[in-house]
Amino acid sequence: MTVISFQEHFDEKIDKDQTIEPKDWMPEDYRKTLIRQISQHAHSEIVGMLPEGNWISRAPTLRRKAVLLAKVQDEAGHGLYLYSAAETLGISRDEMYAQLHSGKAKYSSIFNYPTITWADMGAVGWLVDGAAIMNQVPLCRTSYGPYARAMVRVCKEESFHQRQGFEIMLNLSKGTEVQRKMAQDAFNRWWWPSLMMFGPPDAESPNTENSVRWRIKRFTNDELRQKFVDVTVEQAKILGLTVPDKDLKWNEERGHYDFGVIDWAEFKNVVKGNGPCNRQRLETRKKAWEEGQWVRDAAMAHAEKRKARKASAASTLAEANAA
Ligand code: FAQ
Repeated sequence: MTVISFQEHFDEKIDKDQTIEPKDWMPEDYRKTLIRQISQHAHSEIVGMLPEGNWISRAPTLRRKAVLLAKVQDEAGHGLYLYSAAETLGISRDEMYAQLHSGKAKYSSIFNYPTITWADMGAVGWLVDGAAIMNQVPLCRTSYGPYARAMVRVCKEESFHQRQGFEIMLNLSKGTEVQRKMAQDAFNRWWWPSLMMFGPPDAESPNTENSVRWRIKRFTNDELRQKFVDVTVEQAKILGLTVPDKDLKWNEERGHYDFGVIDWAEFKNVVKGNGPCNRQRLETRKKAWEEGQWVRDAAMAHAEKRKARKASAASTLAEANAA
């Protein structure tokens, strides 16, 4: 019989595209990378509820209000699946929340931009959910089982979100001149931050090499960004909107669109906490957490009471059986 080390067994599973499960041995760096990525992803879903939540009470029709409410609720669900997946790696939910609320943990840069008009709901659904899907579909095959399985459901829901955003943009762009201008303005403001969502360029991405080797990431940041540009530019043509990039050009040789230089100084500044809404987002999250304390207390008290009731019923039954 050949004896192989834990490391070799892990490497073999990765090479064979088998999932790593919570009770499997894994290298410490793999575990840490997953906790980092999954918790940041969870925080992004939760903070990501805020820019759209801002429009629930102002949606233009009852149908739009119901759809937006459902979408924001879905994002909360995504956060919860992701926190659960991260918990299987040995970090508690309280710890993750504490990291978010103290400003230590990152969440996606995109949610630090304001949602100024109704067209922003269209642009967020179309571009932000569109970028999220591009990034997350490959994560359905990520090497860590609980993360991959969570992503399957998340992606199904995100694709509805993307379509509802596109539909808002379609209606506005085919509407009055004022509505068309509103759609173009939202597109102008959300285009570049959406490209930043994919993370820094590969040459400046410290985590990509290991994550690709461990098959956590199936594509690099630049590869996904390029796919997103190629798909979205065609969608913009259907909408009759202009991509706000004077350097955008189809490159016959590469079979891809070339696009302009991303303002990475802006990205770094937003990630550092200095974006237009960073402070507001964090304060809103902390307030919601503090004001929700009574709900958590009530749920715990209810759970304790049920446990005590069950224990007393079991002991009564045991006594009856013994008699
Ligand atoms: N914002 O070495 P890399 C959504 C950080 S969900 C802020 O390339 P990695 C749904 C990165 O963490 C959107 N920070 O890192 C929705 C790292 O910092 P660290 C979220 C960023 O992990 C829609 C450093 O820069 N999606 O939208 C960003 O290999 C609508 C160096 O970067 C996910 O989280 C950024 N954009 O690749 C909800 C998907 N980019 O930790 C509501 C899963 C990078 O070393 C409404 N995550 N950083 O201090 C991933 O795929 C990866 O984590 C990447 C970054 C691709 C985001």
